[in-house]
Amino acid sequence: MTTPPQILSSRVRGVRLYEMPCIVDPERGHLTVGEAPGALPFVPRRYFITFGIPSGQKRGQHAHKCCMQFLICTHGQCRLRVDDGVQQEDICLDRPTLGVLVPPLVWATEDRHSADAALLVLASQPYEPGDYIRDYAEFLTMTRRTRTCV
Ligand code: T46
Repeated sequence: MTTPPQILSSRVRGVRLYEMPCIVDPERGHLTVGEAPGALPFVPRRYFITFGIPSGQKRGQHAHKCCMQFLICTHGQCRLRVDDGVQQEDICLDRPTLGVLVPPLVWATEDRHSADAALLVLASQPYEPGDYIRDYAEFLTMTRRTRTCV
């Protein structure tokens, strides 16, 4: 059995940084692991990987209505910018042991990819184009409405 991840909060609502357990083996190489349910924040129903991102390109630039995502840069590095409509934070994804939970209604953008960056994304839902909020003004309206309701 592996140790549980260390979980840190972000100032952006619902965003959590997971330092996943790593079995260090100087002889054979290392292994990092996360089980669901348990260590991971949800049971993944889908994964995708972005890679080969040319310098200067941005990915993401949207929020989700329902889907949760867990991002791990398994190789190379990139910057993740998260924004809940009030608070923003930049997170450097630079090691395969760091996973970041991005919940619904958080605007996320990835940029500053190294040439060798490979970003693995675990998603809680199947692909559904209607789950995307791609317009930032609409996103702000939705986050304000949610804050009013709470
Ligand atoms: C995110 C960042 C990191 C699919 O067919 N299935 C899928 O599961 C996904 C995610 C995408 N696609 C198709 C839809 C588009 O024709 O792949 C194409 C590129 O997708 P998109 O423009 O959404 O790619 P990114 O890099 O801007 O965003 C994606 C995810 O959509 C997003 O949730 O967090 O990667």
